[in-house]
Amino acid sequence: MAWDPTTLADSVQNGDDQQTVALVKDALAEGIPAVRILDEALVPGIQHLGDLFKDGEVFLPEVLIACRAMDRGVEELKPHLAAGDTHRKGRIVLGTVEGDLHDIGKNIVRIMLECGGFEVIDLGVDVPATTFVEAVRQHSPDILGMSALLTISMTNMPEVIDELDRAGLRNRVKVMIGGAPITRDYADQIGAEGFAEDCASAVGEAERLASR
Ligand code: B1M
Repeated sequence: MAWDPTTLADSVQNGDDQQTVALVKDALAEGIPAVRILDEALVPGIQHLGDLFKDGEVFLPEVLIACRAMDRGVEELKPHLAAGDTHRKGRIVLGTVEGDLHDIGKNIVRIMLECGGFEVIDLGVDVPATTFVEAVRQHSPDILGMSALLTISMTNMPEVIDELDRAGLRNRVKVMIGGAPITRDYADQIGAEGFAEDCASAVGEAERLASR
């Protein structure tokens, strides 16, 4: 079947994980690059569902089922995104800040960073400031990456930066932030050196920070 991003986006939105996986496989077999499958179908699918959720047209269970389909699709793409050789460009400690359970975007960013040649230590979701700081102490990363999807959780980002400062580690690591409500202005405001709007630009931004 010819590449049809709309049908694949719809299958994510409808939470049909089997159809999602089948269509991802078809697209890959047709030679569609994994990044295009992600950007043109899977991500728009889950984002459109978010708009429906906001408007009260769908509810939490539908979102969770769609997330499962999204995860299965991303999992299928992973070997085609990850082009091997990590540990070359630098090490990144990554996590979603405390109070926030959203991890689809963070996980995609992790995959893209890994494909881009970074070693990533993923701390998961709902990560307290002290855990970020302990991971920086333990792993000595080049970059500390934080993700937040909620306007109420993004305010935990400056707390992490303050904790790094208090622990005497602030000048040993660059901080990069991202997530739907995050902007470059916010990064500047809280003293984070890096910001990326999406997973594609996250790799370039990490390269810029790691080379400084
Ligand atoms: Co939630 N949620 N959610 N949710 N959810 C949003 C974010 C929301 C915008 C929905 C809405 O109202 N339209 C809204 C936030 C409003 C706000 O604060 N302004 C919202 C809300 C309110 C909530 C709850 C409070 C709902 C409730 O319980 N009443 C609740 C909070 C739970 C919590 O975290 N404590 C909640 C729960 C959930 C689910 C668990 C059901 C599920 C998350 C499942 C999961 O992640 N495992 C969920 C989902 C799926 C969404 C939406 C629909 C989709 C998010 C997503 O995965 N997007 C979202 C609406 C939307 O986005 N339209 C919504 C796709 C993903 C690829 O994009 O995450 O933006 P994104 O990641 C991008 C970039 O942001 C960037 O690159 C990624 C890839 O390109 N990026 C980085 C991300 N992190 C980065 C880090 C970087 C660099 C770039 O450097 C380190």
